[in-house]
This record gives sequence, C-alpha cells and structure tokens, in this order.
Amino acid sequence: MPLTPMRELLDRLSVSPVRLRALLTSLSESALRTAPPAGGFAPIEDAWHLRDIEVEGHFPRIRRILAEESPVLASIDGDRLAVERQYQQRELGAALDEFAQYREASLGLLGALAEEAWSRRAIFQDRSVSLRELVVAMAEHDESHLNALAAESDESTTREDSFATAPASPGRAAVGTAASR
Ligand code: NI
Repeated sequence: MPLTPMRELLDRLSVSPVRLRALLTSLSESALRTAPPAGGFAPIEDAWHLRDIEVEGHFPRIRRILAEESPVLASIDGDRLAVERQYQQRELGAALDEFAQYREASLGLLGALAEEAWSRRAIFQDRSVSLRELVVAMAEHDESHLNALAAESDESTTREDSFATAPASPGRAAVGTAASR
C-alpha cells in the first residue's frame, strides 16, 4: 500500500462530518428515509451507520491500538445494526452531531502521534494491520458512503428536473429552462 501523507489523511477525515451534514440537511423527510432504487441504505441509515461505526468502531479501535500491544479489535456488522437499532425511525440531528463529536475525538488521538506510532499493529478481521492501514480504511469507508449519497442526490435532482413542466410561477422559470435543455 502506498504511504498516504498523514496530514492529508487527517484532513480527509475531518471533512467527512461536514460533508455528511451538507448532503443530508437539505433533504426532505421522505428523501431522507427512502432507500435508493438499487438497494442499500436510505440517507438516514448512512448517517446513523457512520455515527455508530465512529463511536463503537473507529474511536475505541484507535484508543486500543495506541494503549495495548497488538489488541484484537472487534468488527461491527453494520447491516445488522441498521435493522436492530431501527435507524429508519431515528432523528437526523443527533447522528450528525455525534459523528462530528466522535470524529473530532478520533482526530484528537491521531493528530498528536509521533511518526512511529502509525506503525503500531492490531489484529482486525483475522489479520495483522497497522494503525496507518486502519486509518486509510476509515477514510475510504467514509468516502464510499458519502460518494454514494452524493451520487444519489445528483440523480434525484435530475429526476425532479425531468418532471418539471411549464413554470407554475415566475419563480419556477429557471427549472423549466434547465429541463428543456
Ligand atoms: Ni459502511
């Protein structure tokens, strides 16, 4: 695996809660709770998934890998949690706030590390991994969810535009123009 500069990696991790909030706060209640046609999480489920993985996965894993010699880290079944904890029924605000809060705590641990600490190791999913590898996977996991949400919101905007007909009022003129292109 090529070495990603740590500063760049930490910047990527710090952007995720901001990006999640920006993607989700403008959605209607029904859009928030509708799964994409191809399957997978509804946006509200992505939010709670990212929150729970941060609080119960990433943050304690980082703390343990720094405190213990080669700890065995538990993995989390995100799909099972989404059903058991009824993410669909939950409020958005707490997920966004707590994801941001715990991500900041994770970054607090990572931001202060000496270079050699990034080579500390743990056992995760039956193999030996370094802290560096875990943190790269953490950024990639964020981005896989955020990119899917961004793609979904582009598609639903396009769908709405394609249904736009004659402007209902002067304020709708811009939508009508865009749809006729
Ligand atoms: Ni996930």
